Amino acid sequence: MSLESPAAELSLDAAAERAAILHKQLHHHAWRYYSLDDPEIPDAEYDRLFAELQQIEAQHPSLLSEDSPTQRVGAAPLEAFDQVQHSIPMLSLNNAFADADIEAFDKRVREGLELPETESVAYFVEPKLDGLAVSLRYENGVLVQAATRGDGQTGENITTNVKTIPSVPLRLQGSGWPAVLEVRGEVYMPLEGFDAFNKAAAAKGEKTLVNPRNGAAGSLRQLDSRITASRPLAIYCYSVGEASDGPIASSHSASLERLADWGLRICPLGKAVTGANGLLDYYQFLGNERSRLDYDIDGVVYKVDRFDQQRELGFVARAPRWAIAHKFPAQEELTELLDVEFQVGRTGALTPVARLKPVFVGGVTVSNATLHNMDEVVRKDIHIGDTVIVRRAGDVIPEVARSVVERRPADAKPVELPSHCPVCESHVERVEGEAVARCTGGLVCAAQRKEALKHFASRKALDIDGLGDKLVEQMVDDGLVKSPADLFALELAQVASLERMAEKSGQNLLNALQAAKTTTLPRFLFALGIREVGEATAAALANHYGDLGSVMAADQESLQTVPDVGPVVAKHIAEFFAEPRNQTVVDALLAQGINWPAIEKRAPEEQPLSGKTYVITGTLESMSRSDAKAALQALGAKVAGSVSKKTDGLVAGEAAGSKLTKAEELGVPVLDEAWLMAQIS
Ligand code: 5U1
Repeated sequence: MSLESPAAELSLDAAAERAAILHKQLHHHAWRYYSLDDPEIPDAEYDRLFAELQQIEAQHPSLLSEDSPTQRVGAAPLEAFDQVQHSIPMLSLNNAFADADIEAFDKRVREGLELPETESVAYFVEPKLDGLAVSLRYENGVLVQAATRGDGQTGENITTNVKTIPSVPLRLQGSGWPAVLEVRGEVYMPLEGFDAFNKAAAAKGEKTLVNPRNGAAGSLRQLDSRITASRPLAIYCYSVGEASDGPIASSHSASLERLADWGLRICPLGKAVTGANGLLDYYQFLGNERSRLDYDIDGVVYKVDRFDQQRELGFVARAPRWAIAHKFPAQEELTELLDVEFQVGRTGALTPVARLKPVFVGGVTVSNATLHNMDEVVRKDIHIGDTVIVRRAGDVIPEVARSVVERRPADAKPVELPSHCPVCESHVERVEGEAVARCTGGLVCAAQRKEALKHFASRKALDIDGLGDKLVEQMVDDGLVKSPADLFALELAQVASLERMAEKSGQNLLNALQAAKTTTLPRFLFALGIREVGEATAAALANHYGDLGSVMAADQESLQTVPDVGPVVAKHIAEFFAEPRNQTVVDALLAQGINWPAIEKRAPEEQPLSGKTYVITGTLESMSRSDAKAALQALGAKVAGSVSKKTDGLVAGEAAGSKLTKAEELGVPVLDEAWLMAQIS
């Protein structure tokens, strides 16, 4: 296709000629993009062609036709939808749930066709999309009408809405289509579009869509098609209704190929199979694929492929004898919310968990489902006693999608965040603006014990040589250690009995524990695992208050006068020490002989390195750069990220790079690790 540039003002004839070219180009590129997922031109080029056609149509309104690609943007709102009589009824399908139903279906088909035992039936199988069935009527290749299924005989005229769906061709391409062609298919909302739409709606505080099927159905029922145009919708076509010249092919599979040639979008997962085994194998295959698809499906449709055989089998009531829907287990079900309990995670986060009246959903019986956090509980307006929709898609953890507020009983109770941890009874803290609530009993809470102990023993905390994560986990699992102070009461026989430990390694560990008892106040404060108190904050606290008692006694206001401590961190620190269980742990540690050299408390300007600025670079042997930074800050120095003329010294470890070169150029003193250690000591 040639890409011509727009003309400013054209005569009617020239405009008509150009508009025809643009129609063709835009239809072609929309088909490449939306139906084939294989665009030939960049989006910007498509937009330019589109704008050019809009301009021509604005200048010459007589050129505006029903099938113009510009007509996808929606039109002025309707008062109501007109009714449409389907010339050939839109059928429904009988449903099957068990493999035995499918074997019986195949048997009925073979009997109906009087096939010998040895002959298998040729079927065509395809996903059953969870969207809204529509019929598209093309006259002389132009889309003239789109309708909902309604009751199968009469539907609603939703032409203006359907025209906004990019993968619905407004004009058929190629050749050979009958003068009247009515195509049936499913309009759906791709999951990616659904998620994006809901994210944007939630961010604007607007109503979110309940699920993709409701999203598709609701979008098509808008009287204002401009709203439909803003919704991410797509179509897959799956059959032919009226065709003015008779059947367009001799089989279902061949008819889908013809529809595809005419630019209609066909699901690429359709497949020809034979016999009941072929049907069931495909069901298995699609069941496994289901969670990876970009659209919701609720089953598989099996169809006898040959049209002559379809005709022979005919219909019962409103459903064909030659087709059946094999449903997947529902991914959403209704049940009753019996209670909400709170689980404590290893970091202390409290997660509300719904206790449900057991319900079969997504192929399993679900009696618990996550409610994520309190913000979600409030957003979904969930009360205990409510009827709720439980969703389990694929292997995803079951969740409560929402409450059915209309069915709320009078005695339903709001969900309340507990004030105390259900595991250790320490009080629960919820920082304003944060979704997660947490237990403050980090050191004593059984749920958090392992993580708290790993942190306590880690290199930057008490640095207990040989006490790795695996050993901590074993000690907790065996009930040897509940709180950090228990570590220091361990006996050789207990330690030596642990996996991969023996007398010698056990003794080494006890020696390491003994050595770790002498530490520093910053390390001790850091080891306590107070939320958001890293090494630098621990050092600043030690330096500011000088002793542990003063840190523990400080109120939030005072804590905020410590360098780098804001209101949130001050709250964490004050709440940690206000918790009697944490005080008990600190006392027990001191009783075990944990000690540190006294800090000589000085006014900021009296600190040995106050007023000095240092930069640290390269790898230090005895400590990390962040430890070194905290140590220098504790001595009153500032630690900057880059070297300048104002830098008082560059502490350079191994493999120092450009900062060292810059310091040498500027004549900034280069200091080694020995200097640093001397300052600290
Ligand atoms: N994929 C697909 N869905 N679906 C729904 N094919 C299909 N065919 C249907 C329906 C109602 O009916 C035909 C058997 C006419």
